[in-house]
Amino acid sequence: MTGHQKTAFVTGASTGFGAAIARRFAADGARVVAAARRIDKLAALAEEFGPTVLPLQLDVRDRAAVAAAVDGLPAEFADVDVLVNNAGLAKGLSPAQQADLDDWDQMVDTNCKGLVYCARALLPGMVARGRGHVINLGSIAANYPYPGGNVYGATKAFVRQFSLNLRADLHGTGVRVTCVEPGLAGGTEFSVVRFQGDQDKADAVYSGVQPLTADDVAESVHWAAAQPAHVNINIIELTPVAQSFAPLRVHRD
Ligand code: NDP
Ligand code: 8X3
Repeated sequence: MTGHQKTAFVTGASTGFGAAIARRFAADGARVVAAARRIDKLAALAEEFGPTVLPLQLDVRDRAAVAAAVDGLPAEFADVDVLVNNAGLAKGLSPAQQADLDDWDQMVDTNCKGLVYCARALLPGMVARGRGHVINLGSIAANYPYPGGNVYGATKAFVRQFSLNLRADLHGTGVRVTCVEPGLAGGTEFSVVRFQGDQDKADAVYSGVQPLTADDVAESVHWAAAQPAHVNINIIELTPVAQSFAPLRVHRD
């Protein structure tokens, strides 16, 4: 990273991709606001790097809390250059006709609404400064449907389209937008959360396969941010080599 010391604001930084992304930026000399609900995990991350990492307890579903957190950033963290909208989750894998509506609410509230609250809070400063970058964590689930992906995949399709529409709104401002869409990625809490803490079920997702790692995803995010100011990476879709495509199913009577 060259020029001025960048400031990154990373949501969902307590574990998984977000923690790896926060580490990647901090290791590169950036100031990092590391946001999530679990402050103990954020504090441990901050201890690794010292005062350049600011732990911020935040539930992105709380619209007023997001606005207050951004307004209340200490001066040295206030001019955010890169927002990494990573906080998100999948809950359940049931077919739509059996799914739990509370799970659907939580996914929409976090993956869609929380993400737009953070963008809306930080964009005015970026536009005023004539520079900035919003990097949203989408998923291949936005592009390839699968059984049980119902609302999760739909939230990630929202993330993709919101990212592209942001590009249209930010035309001429110098503010960049990227959507990063990983496939199967292990070593995070994603599947444990999806399966309500059932570790065996979560482990089975990664059995016998080399998935992406959080560091692989962090590298893509960091690479997009490190491009020259005139380059906008619109979308990055990455999968493990072991994950590819299958034919459409045909139901026969
Ligand atoms: P993890 O479960 O490991 O991490 C999710 C992070 O989001 C945690 O830090 C969690 O922190 C945070 N989070 C969840 N809800 C909230 C909330 N309401 N407010 C603030 N933070 C919240 O998952 P991953 O690292 O695997 O996933 C990160 C992102 O990448 C998600 O958006 C996910 O959908 C996406 N993704 C994941 C893939 C995978 O296979 N792992 C593939 C493609 C995309 P805390 O609980 O402390 O609040
Ligand atoms: C996470 C990848 O395929 O489990 O977004 O939906 S997948």
